Amino acid sequence: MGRKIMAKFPKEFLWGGATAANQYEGAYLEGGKGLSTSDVLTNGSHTEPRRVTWKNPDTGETGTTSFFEIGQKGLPNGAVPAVLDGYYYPSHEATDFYHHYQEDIKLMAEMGFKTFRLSINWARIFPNGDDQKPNEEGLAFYEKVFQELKKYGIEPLVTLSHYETPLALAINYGGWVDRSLIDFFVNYATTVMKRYKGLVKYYLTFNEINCMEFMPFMAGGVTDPTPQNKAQAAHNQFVASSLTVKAAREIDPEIKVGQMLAYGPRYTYTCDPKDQLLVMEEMQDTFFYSDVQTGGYYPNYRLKYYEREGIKLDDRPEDYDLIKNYSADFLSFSCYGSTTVTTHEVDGNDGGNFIMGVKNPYLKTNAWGWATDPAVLRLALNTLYDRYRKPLWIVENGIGWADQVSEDGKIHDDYRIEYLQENISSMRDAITIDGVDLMGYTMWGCIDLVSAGTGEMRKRYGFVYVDKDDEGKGTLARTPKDSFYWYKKVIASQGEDL
Ligand code: BGP
Repeated sequence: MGRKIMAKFPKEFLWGGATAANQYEGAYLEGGKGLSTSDVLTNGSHTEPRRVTWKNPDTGETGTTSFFEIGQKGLPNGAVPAVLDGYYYPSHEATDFYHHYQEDIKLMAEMGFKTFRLSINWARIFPNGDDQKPNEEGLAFYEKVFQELKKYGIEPLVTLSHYETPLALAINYGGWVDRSLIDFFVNYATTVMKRYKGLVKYYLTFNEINCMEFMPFMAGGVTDPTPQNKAQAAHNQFVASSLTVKAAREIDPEIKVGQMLAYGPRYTYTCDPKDQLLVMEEMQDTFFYSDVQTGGYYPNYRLKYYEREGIKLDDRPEDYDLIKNYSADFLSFSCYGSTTVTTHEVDGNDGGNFIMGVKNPYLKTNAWGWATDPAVLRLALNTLYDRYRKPLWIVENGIGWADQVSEDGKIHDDYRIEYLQENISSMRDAITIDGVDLMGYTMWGCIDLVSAGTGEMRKRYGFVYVDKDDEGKGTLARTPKDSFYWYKKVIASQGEDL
């Protein structure tokens, strides 16, 4: 299984795992929390997309719109996203970190975690997003979590917005399209950075900010996703990110605020130059977001696109000073594998899925069609480091699998160990061979949680199994998988013993 690596990672390397409130925390209405955009998403399957439930307040009509459709056409006229009777909403209980945080953090400590990525659910702090005062119960909850982490010397890495825009902001303002959200967000970010001063050093503003491109409802509560609105929503998030960096420097110069990018490298299926151009153009849709937030400038290829499409931003001259002077301190990203694309017809093409692309004959895929790529992290790290020369952090990587509990009561996830061996080796090469500055690695979904893409429970990523099924049944009991003991050994040997 994999090759033996004899090099160690740097001593200060931040090993850990990652989660998001809406997929992990549950307790969706406890402690004064308001609804977030994720709370109106029902589950799907690996063949059916998740759906947003809605109602029309004037006519009383209710219905659902697929996750992809709402990103392209929005909701039917007059409809607003809403929680309806008769639907199952995976985020409402998730795997209940809210009531299991002590047990879960203990398990993380047992693995030797140096860091733990979690998100603060914005609607737990400001239930409607635009409230005057924060909800003390919400603030107190995360404080308890950070204190618990501190007990074990685990450094939190906090995402401020992980597909958790307060639903009221989507309904009343159309989401991030409205510039008022800049102030609401900066007020929220400032509130938490002040409150957790000395407890939290690392923040990320928007999870996978480039998902604004194809999932604007998830990424920014955008219910009317015209190209104009998506461009404006992204711009508003860039300004809010820069203002967060500025506020962090004033509150505590120790705080570092990073960008979070979904990085899915494209490969050409053929050597046709047209395919190469396709890759370049598709990657521009990703790089635009890091050029602005980490690079500090609007790239020309994007400005030209806006010009062609007649997109005009509602901007202020000072927006661009902020973007330039307060770019992200580091660039973090998610990367699960690569996507192969082509302009040609290919037999057996899975067809049109933005994550899967066409099947790469050199790579294995999981049950959801996601390719495992043993070289992807070295390639990603080099590309991003060359482009920005800023510290990097892999904050999501891992493999979704329908794990089974064996007769011996254990979970033998050797496929996950193999995936991680390959990916961690690739990351090691980027550090030791290429000299990339990498701060840390947090494997996605370290304790089993709900899938963001499908809402399924059976698409598991964790080192720890959680007893819960797709109907929401189960005891929520936690059981370490084989990979738990393997990762513990990896951390203890500073990545030498893979
Ligand atoms: C990223 C998200 C995560 C996460 C992960 C895995 O896009 O930031 O929230 O869930 O992908 O995706 P999925 O849950 O669809 O397997």
